Formats: sequence, structure tokens, C-alpha cells
Amino acid sequence: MSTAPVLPNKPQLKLHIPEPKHRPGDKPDFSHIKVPKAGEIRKPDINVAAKDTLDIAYSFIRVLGEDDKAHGPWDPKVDVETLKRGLKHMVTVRAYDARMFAAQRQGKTSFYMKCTGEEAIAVAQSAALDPEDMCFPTYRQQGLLISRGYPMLDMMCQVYSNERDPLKGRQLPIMYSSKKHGFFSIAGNLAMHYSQAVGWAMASAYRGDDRICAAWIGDGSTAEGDFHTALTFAAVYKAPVVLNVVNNQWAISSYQGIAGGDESTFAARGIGYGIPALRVDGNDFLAVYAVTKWAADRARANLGPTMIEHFTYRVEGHSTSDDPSRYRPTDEAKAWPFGDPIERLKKHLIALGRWSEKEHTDMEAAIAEDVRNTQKEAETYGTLGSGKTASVKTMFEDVYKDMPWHIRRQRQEMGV
Ligand SMILES: Cc1ncc(C[n+]2csc(CCOP(=O)(O)OP(=O)(O)O)c2C)c(N)n1
Ligand SMILES: [Mg+2]
Repeated sequence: MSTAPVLPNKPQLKLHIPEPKHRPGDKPDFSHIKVPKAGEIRKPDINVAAKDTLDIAYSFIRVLGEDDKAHGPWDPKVDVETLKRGLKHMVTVRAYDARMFAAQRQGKTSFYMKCTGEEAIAVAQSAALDPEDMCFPTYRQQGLLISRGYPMLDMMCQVYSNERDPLKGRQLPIMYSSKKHGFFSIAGNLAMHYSQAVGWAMASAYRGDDRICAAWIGDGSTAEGDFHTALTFAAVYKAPVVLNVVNNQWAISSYQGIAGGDESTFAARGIGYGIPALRVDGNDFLAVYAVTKWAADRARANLGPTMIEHFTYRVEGHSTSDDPSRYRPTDEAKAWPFGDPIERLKKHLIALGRWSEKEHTDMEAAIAEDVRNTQKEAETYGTLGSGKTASVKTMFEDVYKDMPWHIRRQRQEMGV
């Protein structure tokens, strides 16, 4: 403490510790979020300077209006088949999440993470990117795998860590990996993949390739140093990368203000590094598609990275190990002003006269049935505690091209 004499009027220093607006028992109120009308936000040219995106980084790009129609310059004018496919993929993700969550509660796996309310992000972005583009996801972009045609059976076997697990039990359940589907291995060490994504994009440009890359990170993880390193390299070398921040308002039980979301937007972080930045209504399939296309066009034209903040809400708990009623009001998701991404796209297709409630219910039932059948098949290869796991022998594979003598000897000592 200072030894100077105490002056009665001199203000004492106080440390600011951000607090969320609502805690359990409070009435959730999101009226402080200024939601612009759909179609209101301008669409700049793709060669815009970072500083000229400031207004967009502090607002929300929205396309789907209250009337369920598409509005304004960001309307991507996507064909109806693409929209229907997107709707199907989002419904599939939700059905898959529901079954795997229940499987954890039944003791069939140790862990699961849902992405409820955030389905539009991975699914619409996958539709806007080329299938060859590389993805560096977090654990809430299972929609990328489903959209890119990765077999759900393999996803389930990974979650069960069973004898058919393509990753041979080496990864925590849900930390998928598929080189063939351009899906970089998910890492538990959050944020480091963001700089790896930028490195991948730099390498693609260095080789004169034509594939670009996209990376996703959560609001909380932007507080890690790797995020900032990634932005510096991406800006300096104009890496062809789409840098997504999924702001779902929570990082386990820490609200987004703890990562700095109250003082500025996550999108605006990009501008300080010289990266054009967009902030989008993350529950609006059309808007997410449009901003991704815009960012991908920039990357393909050698104009460099784009920062996109997807403003959304984590409807469910962080994972099967979390109880959100301990730190936020239980009805907060219902009060969320941006609605549900599946419901909004469904209503849009109905407003276009190309879909109906009946078709939707039938599709949900058919998907639920498919997922149930796939789950049954996956369980024949084992679930947690069944003893059906990858052979111990595989533990020694996939690390060295030529197995060193001492590893070979260890394997022999185990008798496998
Ligand atoms: C480097 C590191 N720090 C902390 C953790 C523990 N952890 C796992 S998930 C998580 C919250 C991440 O929140 P956010 O980035 O907002 O992503 P979300 O879960 O909301 O999708 C934390 C702190 C970790 N896995 N890695
Ligand atoms: Mg989060």
C-alpha cells in the first residue's frame, strides 16, 4: 500500500471485474442489444480497407427479416435446393446432438458437446466454401463434417471410442479429425489451431495453390495469445483465410465480457490488425452464407484475411459436464433476440412457397430414424465399458514412418 497521507476526497483505485447482466433468478433482458432491421447494413466492395468496415464490425449483418423474407444487399440469392440442403443438415446436426447427449447420460460415452442454436454457422459456411477448402474448427462445428458428407457412423464410433473409432481411441470424444474432408484434428488446447490455420493458408499461397482456409474460435478463446499471433501473421502476409469468431455469449460459466466483449466487439479486433471485419447475426443462415462468400472471395482474390464475428447464443450447457442453471437464468435462451436458426430458415422456405410444416415434420422424423439406426450400428462396435476398443497394437502406429527400434522393442515386450 502507498505510504502517502490519506486525502479524504482522493478516489481509491478499483479493479473492474465484468459481470454478466443476468444471473440465475433474474429476468433475462437483451434490450441493450441494438438489433438492426434485416437488409439495413451496407455491403462494401471486397477490396475495402479494414478501417472502412468499422461501422459493420459494431452492428449486425442480417438478411432474414421478421416477415421471413430476404432483404438488402447481403441477400446471397442462394438457390432453393442449397437452402433445403442446409436445412436438412442443420436438422441432422440437432438430431445427432440429441442422441449423443442421451448416450452420454446412459453411460455409453464419457463426454459430449452440443452446438444447439449455432447450427447455421458451420452448415451455411460449409455451403459457401469450396469442398476442397481447409477447415480448422473447434468442437462446435460438427456441422462441417455432416455437410461435407463425413459418415455419421464414424462420428459416433469416435464418440464411443470403440473398436471402429477411426482415431483409435486417441482423442477425447467429439475431437474428430478427417484429412479427406479437410477437417483439421480438433485440439483440446484451445486457440492454438488458429495460428496453425493461418500457417496453412500462408503455405497454400506460398505454393501458388488455389485452396483457401477457414478457422473458428469461441469468444472465450480469443483471450488466448495464439489468437493475436494468428491475426498478426494473417494481416502481415495477407493469408487467404476466413477468421471466424463464434460469440455464443459464454465460455463454460464465464460470460463473453470476461474475454473483452463488453468493451468492444470481437469483430473489431480485426481492424486493429488491418483485417476487414464483419459482424453477423449468426442465427441467420442467409447472412452467414453471404458474409462467408464475401470473405472467401477476398481470400481467393489475394486480398487477404477477413474477420467475422458470428453473434449467437449457446442454448445448451457447455458440455455434458456442465450445469448452466448454476450461473445463468434458465430461460435466457428463450429471451435471445435472434431466434432459432432452423426455425428461421424453415419459415423462409415456407414464405417462398417451397416448403411446408408437414414436409418439415416428415423430414425431422426421417432424419431421427436414420440417426437412431446409425447409432444402433455404431453400438455393435462397442460403447464405453464394453471392452471393445482399438487394439493396443495400434498404439504404436501412425507416429513414425519407420518405427524406431526402441518402440518396436516396447511393442514386443507387450506381446502384441
Ligand atoms: C488453452 C485452454 N484453456 C482452457 C481450456 C478449458 N476450456 C475448455 S472449453 C473452454 C471454454 C471455451 O469457450 P469459448 O472459446 O467461448 O467456446 P465455446 O465453448 O463457447 O464454444 C475452456 C476454458 C482449454 N481447453 N484450453
Ligand atoms: Mg463461447
